[in-house]
Amino acid sequence: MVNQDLKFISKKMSYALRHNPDKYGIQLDEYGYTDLPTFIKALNRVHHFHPALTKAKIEEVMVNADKQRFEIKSNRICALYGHSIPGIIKHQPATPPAVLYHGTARRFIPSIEKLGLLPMQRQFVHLSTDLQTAYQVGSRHDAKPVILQIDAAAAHQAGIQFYVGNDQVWLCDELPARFFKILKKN
Ligand code: HQG
Repeated sequence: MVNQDLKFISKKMSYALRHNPDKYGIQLDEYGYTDLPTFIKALNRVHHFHPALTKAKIEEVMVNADKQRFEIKSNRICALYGHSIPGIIKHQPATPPAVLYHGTARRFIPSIEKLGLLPMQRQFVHLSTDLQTAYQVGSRHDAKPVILQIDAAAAHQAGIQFYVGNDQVWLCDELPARFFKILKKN
């Protein structure tokens, strides 16, 4: 179980880097990165962390997390996926594994079957590399999630762009229903 203190900091980091950089007075570049010292100052200014948040604490958050949500490069930090801010954060297009999964709620299935998988509030559709991760993602929406199996090879072949989030998370543009099937309906 992740320490509650680390989890709280992680949630604020996600909020700032994925959803509301304006609230923190920070600017993301086209790949979603922002200057790390400025980011730390902004988080301290908004949340009054005691003791004050430091780079070491942020590294502790990242090392102890259940998922790789952030990346630090050249003293800049970004969220690797999950963005909802207007515009599109650039990700390098990549060839996905042949099969990916998506865990979702039973109540979303009629709409998903009709309209396909849509990014909804986020910039991209989020897919999982393995069943267990998909189940965890779906469990956030429904105690008995539905797992979709995605024919990522066929979708990619048909011209749909895919991007790497982290080792377990792939992103893609909207995905028509012909590229997935329901694997597990509880
Ligand atoms: C559903 C977490 C109706 C979709 C996770 C999903 C992930 C539709 C929900 C990451 C639909 C959106 C993202 C349609 C899609 N009609 N519902 N046509 N198309 N949906 O939270 O994928 O812990 O925005 O199935 O682990 O659940 O925050 O996306 O259920 O990696 O790091 O609309 O967020 O990561 O929900 O999760 P979300 P998600 P963190």
